[in-house]
Amino acid sequence: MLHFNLITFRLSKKDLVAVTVYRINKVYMPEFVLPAYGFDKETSLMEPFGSGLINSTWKVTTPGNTFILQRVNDAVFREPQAIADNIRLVATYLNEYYPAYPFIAPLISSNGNEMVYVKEKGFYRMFPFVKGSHSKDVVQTPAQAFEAAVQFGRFTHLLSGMDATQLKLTIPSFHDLELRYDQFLQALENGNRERIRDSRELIEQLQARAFIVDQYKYIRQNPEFKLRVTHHDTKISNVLFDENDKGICVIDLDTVMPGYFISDVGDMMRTYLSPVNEEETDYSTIEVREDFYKAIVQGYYQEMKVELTSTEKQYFFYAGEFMIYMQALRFLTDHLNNDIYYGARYPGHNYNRAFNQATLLDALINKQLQLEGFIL
Ligand code: GN1
Ligand code: MG
Repeated sequence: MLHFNLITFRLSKKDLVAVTVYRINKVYMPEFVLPAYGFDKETSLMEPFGSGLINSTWKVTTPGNTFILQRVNDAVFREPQAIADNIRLVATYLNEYYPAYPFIAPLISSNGNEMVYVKEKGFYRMFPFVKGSHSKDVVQTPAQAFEAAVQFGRFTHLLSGMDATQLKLTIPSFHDLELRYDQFLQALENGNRERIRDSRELIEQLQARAFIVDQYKYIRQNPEFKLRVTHHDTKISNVLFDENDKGICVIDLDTVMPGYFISDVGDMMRTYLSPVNEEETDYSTIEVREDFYKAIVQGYYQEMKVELTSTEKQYFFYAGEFMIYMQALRFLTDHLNNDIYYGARYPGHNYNRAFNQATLLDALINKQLQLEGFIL
């Protein structure tokens, strides 16, 4: 406190507010959670960690150990307890049938809970940091894409004996493309008029691809598509790797729910195929790399070929269209709604993300023939 008084005291009142807000954002560390786990605030070091858009994450170093602390965004996950319940169900199943699977369970607090609620500060949980493991922000090689696809495929495969509908919906209708399309149409009705006008071309481009929604409606009523234990967030940073770059296990289980395989395969395509991610604004660098596509097919099929029905296999390519299209819709919807969901670092940020995803969707569709040749 004394620290920023000294820095700000010679500034005008307006500047003082600006500097103070900046400083608070910069140094915000939920150290008040530490005692709930029996950790000493004085000897524990806390630092921001990771790059997720929804939850906040910190690395906690105590004398002799490292942990990951997360605050669950309860504006998005309305019932944080449902996450803890799901994780417990999955952990219990794996522990019984596949005890060798390195499942990373949350620490139990001194009060015996998987999650700690601090009044007015929110829901927090702590995970052990697996020694010798690392995560990646970017997929650099097809071998890494293969490893990640094996891990996400293995997760669903190992849990195929569990009734997926036992799991709670931590975000109801999360990957319901029909609903996402309706939300987009609502934003066109009620959103920011100026933004709607300026986004006309992109809006029309996405409306012209609404057949992707019709295919989803068909999938949803087709019993050949199984509801499986699905991760729903298969970006590379949700896989732990060992020192030899072999996959260990998947992490970030907040959106583990009943779902279709197209969610997991599609989000891998969305995030591994292009050399640049959704933040890139030099759209000419967006492309679909065939060797990465092949790696996703091979890795996922290593685990899931025996599980998928022949109808599901016909929709392997569709998975990419489904997820990339949904993400383009979600970013554009948020832009039209003044960035209330994802937040934005500058005006137009979510428009750019949407444009990026629409460009990626075009690149994928342009390669459909070659890519379908890789499906085993
Ligand atoms: C969000 O928070 P993060 O980055 O793990 C979002 C995903 C999107 C992703 C896009 C709960 O994930 O669905 O694909 O942003 N998660 C939620 O970057 O909405
Ligand atoms: Mg996530």
